Amino acid sequence: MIVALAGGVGGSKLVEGLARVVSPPEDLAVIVNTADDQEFYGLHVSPDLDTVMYTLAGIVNKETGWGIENDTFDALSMLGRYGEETWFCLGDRDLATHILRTRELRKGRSLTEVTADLAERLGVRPRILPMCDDPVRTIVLTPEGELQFQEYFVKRRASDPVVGVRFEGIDRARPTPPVLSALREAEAIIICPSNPIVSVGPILSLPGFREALQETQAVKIAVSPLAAGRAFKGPTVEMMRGLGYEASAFGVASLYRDFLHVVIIDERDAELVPRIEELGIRAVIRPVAMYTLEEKVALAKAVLEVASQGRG
Ligand code: FO1
Repeated sequence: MIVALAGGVGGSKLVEGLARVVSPPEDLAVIVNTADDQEFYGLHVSPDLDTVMYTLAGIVNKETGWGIENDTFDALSMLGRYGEETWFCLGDRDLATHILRTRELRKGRSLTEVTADLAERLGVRPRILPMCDDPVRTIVLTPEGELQFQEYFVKRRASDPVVGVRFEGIDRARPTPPVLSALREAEAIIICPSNPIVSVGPILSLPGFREALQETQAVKIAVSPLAAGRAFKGPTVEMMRGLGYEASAFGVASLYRDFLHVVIIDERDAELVPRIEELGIRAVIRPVAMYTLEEKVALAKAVLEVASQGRG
């Protein structure tokens, strides 16, 4: 069993590669951040779960990395005509997912059950596991006040300085039994190149999650979401700096130092190797950019090769 921890677009790229090299694909389980979830028009939207699910179903919008390819936005236009806010671009096909998810959650089914059901109906073979079934919401603290994650990220285009981040509801949340058993049974746990603060951060902040990571026998490997001090996507650098962390592959490795064995970094960060290894983490240099399917598959193969070498 190979387990990946993922947030949205960046993480899904590696997950796409892993799904093509882990055989059978059912041996891959992806634990996904749900702290970006938000209600729109009374519907439960889980952006990171959907990004992973659409990517694995082969229907993701390849230009944006989220949403469904060739989607239309007629429902959103009509909502706008009714005077509703329309800054979060929910496509017509995407809305079908949120309608079904919301209907099933209202029947009392868990997010884990509903996600498994939707993914199965789309023909997805790897397991997609929400990090928890409890409501957890990322709140970004800015000089303008507190913002819900999607307000900070989409509505205000991540333009506010970030002075703090908190995960509302985290104290009462718990990793689900399937998440805990995936961690226990894993040969390798891969921390995808997702934002370590707001994508991987909520997963690691779940009570008991870091302990479960420390206890499992699996080799734990992170892929750096930063290369040469820059993120491939999103406000990772600004967030890390705003919170007082070094915005580099070293800074990312430091955030995972209590459980990580290996970090895969870009060759442009080779000079960071000695500092990373002082943390007791092995640094392996591989191409971490994933613009093409070939690059995603190559990185996934490199990760599994490192995993097969053990804790090193
Ligand atoms: N990201 C945007 O930048 N703008 C959007 O309007 C937007 C809509 C959206 C709708 C459904 C969905 O599943 C994702 C969507 N995203 C959008 C992406 C989302 O905000 C981010 O991928 C994550 O929350 C960050 O990981």
